[in-house]
Amino acid sequence: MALLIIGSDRLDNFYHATKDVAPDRDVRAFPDIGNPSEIKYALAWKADEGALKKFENLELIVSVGAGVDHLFNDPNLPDVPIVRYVDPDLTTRMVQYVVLQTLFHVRRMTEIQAQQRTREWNFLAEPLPSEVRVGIMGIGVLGQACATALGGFGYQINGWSRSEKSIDGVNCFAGDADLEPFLNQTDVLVVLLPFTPATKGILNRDLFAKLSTSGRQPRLPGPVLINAGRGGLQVETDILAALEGGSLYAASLDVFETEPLSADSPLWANERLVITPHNAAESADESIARYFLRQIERLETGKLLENIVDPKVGY
Ligand code: NDP
Ligand code: OXD
Repeated sequence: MALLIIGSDRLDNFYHATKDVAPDRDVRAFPDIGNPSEIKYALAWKADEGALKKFENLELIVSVGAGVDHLFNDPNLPDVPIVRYVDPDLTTRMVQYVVLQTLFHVRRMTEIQAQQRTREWNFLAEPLPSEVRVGIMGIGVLGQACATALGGFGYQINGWSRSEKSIDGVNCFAGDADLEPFLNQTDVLVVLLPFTPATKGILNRDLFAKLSTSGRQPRLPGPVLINAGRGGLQVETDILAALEGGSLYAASLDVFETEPLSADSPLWANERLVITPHNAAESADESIARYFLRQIERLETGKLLENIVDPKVGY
């Protein structure tokens, strides 16, 4: 039975990485699928709609990413277990991204860079670390790793999730009822939510209005937004309006409603906005190949799969 790599723009890399680790496996890269009935396991990222349905003997889908919205977009997704990618390589990169962006804004770097362009030497006040309240929306695998790293700088850490949690060093909030109190106590909003029907468009003007707006001195000049979750979580016109109107002081976006971000998007021009090309946590080819093969081996030896997605909640 064969393994298929499908849908990614890194098909060749994953193909070679999988063959390097498991030379005896029958690995195929889309569209060179051979006999579709021989495909048993798929490593997928943004496959075309209906493409996975064609493999009648498919038993497992492994997502190249931690996010699986690219699979649930497909109304014809086969009813087989889906495993999402969870790996120290990805987690470390995301922690680095979130720490980088948080420090950048807390240290008021967009203003300092603007001063450099105009050759100005002005001292800008900064909050004490203990005065900065970081709120992490989505306190799962990535959110918790970021909480640990950011807590190390002395920031206060709040976390918001769907189910109730108790996490050392994190003031935990859960569910819709807790969203407003969570936002009211947040200076830097780090978003690591999955994109699901429940989270679509959640980063909008109403939410920004609830972010910490009082008692800020000597806190930051205003709330900061960092979204490395998914572009579908955000309403970009609202982000721009919030940056221009002052309900957001600064933002970093790694993900966008439409990717790649179009060259004529007004987002590019905002000086308080850091734009990165969905590269917060690009994972190594070999790590992904090894993870794919590990799940297959677990299935073949009757062990439980890791990081199984719940199709009812979509993540
Ligand atoms: P997890 O599933 O471990 O964590 C998701 C968190 O979001 C959980 O805490 C979950 O709550 C919470 N959540 C989900 N739905 C809701 C909701 N409706 N209301 C409140 N909380 C909710 O995922 P990861 O941490 O591994 O990854 C998170 C996301 O990061 C991915 O889905 C992906 O979109 C994105 N990502 C982006 C990357 C990039 O390069 N930009 C790289 C990797 C991931 P609960 O704990 O109760 O289940
Ligand atoms: C992911 C991503 O979900 O890279 O892993 O976006």
